[in-house]
Formats: sequence, C-alpha cells, structure tokens
Amino acid sequence: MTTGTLITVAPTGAESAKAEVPALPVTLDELLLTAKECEALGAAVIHVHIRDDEAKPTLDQGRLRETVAALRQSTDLIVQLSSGGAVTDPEAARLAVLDAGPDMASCTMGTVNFGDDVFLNRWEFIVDLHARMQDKGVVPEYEIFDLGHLTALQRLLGKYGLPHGGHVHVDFVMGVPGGMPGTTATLVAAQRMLRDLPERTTFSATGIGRSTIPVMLASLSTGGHLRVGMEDTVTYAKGRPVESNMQLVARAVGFAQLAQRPPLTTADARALLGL
Ligand code: KMH
Ligand code: ZN
Repeated sequence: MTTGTLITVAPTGAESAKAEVPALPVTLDELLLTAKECEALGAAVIHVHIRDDEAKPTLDQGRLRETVAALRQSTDLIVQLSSGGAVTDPEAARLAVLDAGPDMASCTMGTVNFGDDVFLNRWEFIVDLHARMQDKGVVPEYEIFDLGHLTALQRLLGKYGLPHGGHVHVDFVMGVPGGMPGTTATLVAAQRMLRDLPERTTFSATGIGRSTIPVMLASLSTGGHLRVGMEDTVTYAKGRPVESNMQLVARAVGFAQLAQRPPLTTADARALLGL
C-alpha cells in the first residue's frame, strides 16, 4: 500500500528557449533558488538539465559537477542528472554525465519519436548506461515514453541484473508527440505492465503539456508518484503561462494532499528509492 507521494521537480529540460519562456531557470543561481523553494514546498527529487552562458542545453562536465555540488550544499534534494540531454547530444557525452557524481540519473528505455525529432536510445547504449550506473553506484530512474519501453526494461533487468540499491523506479513520460498518450487508460495499462517487473517497483508519472493534470490525477489514484516542472509544462491553464516551477510543485502538493498522500520527505524518498 503506497502512502506518501514522491514529488520530483524537472525545472528546466532541454526543449524550451529562455527567450520564449522567461521564467525558465537556466543559470546556476536560478536553478538553486528554484531548487530551494521547491524543496520547501515538498519536492524530494530534482531532475536536472543545465544550460550554457547562452542558455542553450549543455552537458559540459565542469558545469555538471559544479551544479551537483551546489545543489548538495544548498538543499537536501536527491540530485538526478538527465542522461537524456537534448536530442542532438552524442552518446559519449550522455554517458559522461555519470562522472559528475549524481545520486541518480535518468535512463531512457528506448528510442521514441520526439515531435519532429528522434530521441535515439539504442539497446547497446542503454545496456552501457545501466552497467555504468551499477559500477558507479548511481541509482537509475528508468524513463518510459512508450509501453514497449517496459518490455525493454524487463529484458534489461533479466539479462544484466538489478540497479544499484536493488530498487526499480520508473517514470512514465506521457503525451510526448510520438510516444504514449497522457491518458488515464494508458497509465492504467502501463501500471498493469509493472507486474512483469520486480515486485516492489515504483512509478512516477508526468504528462506533457495539457496532459499534466489528467496524468497527475491518474497517477495519484493508482498508487503512483508525481513529476512536475517546466521541462514538461509551460502552460498552467488555458491562456496562462506557468509563472514558476514553484507554482507547479505547489499544485502537485495540493493534489497529493487531497488524495491523502502527502509529499514524502527527502529522507523517506531516499529510503523508497534505495539510496
Ligand atoms: N530532452 C529529451 C530529449 C531525460 O532527461 O532523460 C530527453 C529527456 C529525458 O528529457
Ligand atoms: Zn529530462
């Protein structure tokens, strides 16, 4: 029986341009401020993409290390670096993200059409990422953009073993144009497929754009956890741009409390995720 809700904030992403979304945190100072305020509201995990001086996505190793250290110094959040990066990032740079020493990293379980682009995740690349995380003691969050990605995860764990810490946590990223839709029916189907994974597997869900609220409600009512943030959602309601990540976290906390599944503390989140 699930009790509290693990809330992950994904504040920046690699897709939105600062010029079009001025509230997007792109500098280290902006990221730290967002992180502290989201933690105070109830977030326990931060999923991090960083930007360069021109606010463009980067996987620069020095900046990643500095970001991990600064987040650790300023917050108690679980630091999850994106190994997905931007669709243009080469595999070597995506693997090198692990060298920055995060608590967790994302691990996308297959290739998916991504709007007009392709988010490429070859099987051999996934195996390499999974094995390096085992070696380095980084806990993965398996990103699931389509139902077949869960079958790939079952195959991965069957052939190469459990992740570091032994706990399996997946994140359903729903509503990407090219991936699974952000609907209750799809979330229920995805949750049923978790029966083929280790017994205590947990899941979060996030719905891109207008699927944010249906996915959030469906996840809470099926025992799932929540990811919210400006990586996934830049419109709060019809005609209302998101003002800040805190606005999205506050809404998620409100829904979780209504569901009588209040936010997990960072300590409880660490225990849940096997950190
Ligand atoms: N930016 C997307 C291409 C992840 O962070 O691991 C990939 C992504 C997934 O956001
Ligand atoms: Zn991401």
